[in-house]
Amino acid sequence: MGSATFTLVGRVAPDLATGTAIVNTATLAATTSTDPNPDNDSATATVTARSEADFQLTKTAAPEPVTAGGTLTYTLTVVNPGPSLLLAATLTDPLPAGVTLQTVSAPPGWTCTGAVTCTHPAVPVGTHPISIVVLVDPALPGGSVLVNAAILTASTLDPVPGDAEPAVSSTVLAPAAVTATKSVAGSFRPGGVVTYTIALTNSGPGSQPDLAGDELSDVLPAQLALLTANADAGVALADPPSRTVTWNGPLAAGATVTITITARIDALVPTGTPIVNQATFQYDADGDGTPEAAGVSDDPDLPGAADPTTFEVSQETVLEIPALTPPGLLLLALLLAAGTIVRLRRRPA
Ligand SMILES: [Ca+2]
Ligand SMILES: [Ca+2]
Ligand SMILES: [Ca+2]
Repeated sequence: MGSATFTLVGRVAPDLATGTAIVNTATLAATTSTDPNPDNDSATATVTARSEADFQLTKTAAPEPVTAGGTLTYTLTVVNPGPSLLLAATLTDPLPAGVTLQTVSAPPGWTCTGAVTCTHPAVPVGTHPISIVVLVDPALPGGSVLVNAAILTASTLDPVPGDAEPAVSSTVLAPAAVTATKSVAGSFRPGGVVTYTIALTNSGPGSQPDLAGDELSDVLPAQLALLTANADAGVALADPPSRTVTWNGPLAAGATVTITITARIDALVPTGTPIVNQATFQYDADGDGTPEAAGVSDDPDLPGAADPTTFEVSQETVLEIPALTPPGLLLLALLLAAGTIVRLRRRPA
């Protein structure tokens, strides 16, 4: 009596699902003797397959920071180190509020739908990048944070679950470029009332939220008594004792707010006195939601970029001529013509 042991090593096919029975039967045959019991000449061993891979998901977002109105690319990489294929893999990436899906690019074999779910019946061993491009809402205020978390599931056993990357965060910048012009019109006589018109413009690209504190401040010179302050957006406040006008509010990209200030010239100011005035403003040039940039108003009638707005007190009354609409111009022309006709008729023959 003797025995011999044979060891056979086989590799299990990587695409076997967990629970699949692997049945192996060995049979011994010989010609040298008579076998009294041929029923025990073969043996069967059955093992159950387990699909297993320490799969992972990595995630990046670029660029960081991202500009409001710009595009953001999420790269989700499915990593399958094997040994099994990743069966019934599902990658779910619910996009955060404030972005709109543009495109999804995935390697062959993946099917992606919605915003965004990608599936693959059997992910091969290797790395599989999936790229999701989104448009960031141009109205998002600077300093907003977009948080995106994705989940990868599979029927394949993950011996080290929970090693997916944490959610990826993107900081949104909304840089503003703010300028202000300031014009003056009205009566420049001692005791006259003048109107300052300030146009505060954000030429973008970002929309500026209502920043901490006042966005604009204008202290009138001592020769003027502050009467009123108004604005067509935001809040303009007049504080006559300090002759100070403030304006507070958001400035959307491309928006202009017009602030109107009326003031009375001191009746005792000598003619020839120049009245010089300039508003100051703060804005968010780096788009992080806090102000760090400042500027001064410019008189658009002077060639410089930061000219104070100046007029000279005089006895002449300077009246602003209102712009006429085409019907107004027609009416004026008719009145002038009628006046000419009347004068012609009155001319003695
Ligand atoms: Ca503010
Ligand atoms: Ca800032
Ligand atoms: Ca100027």
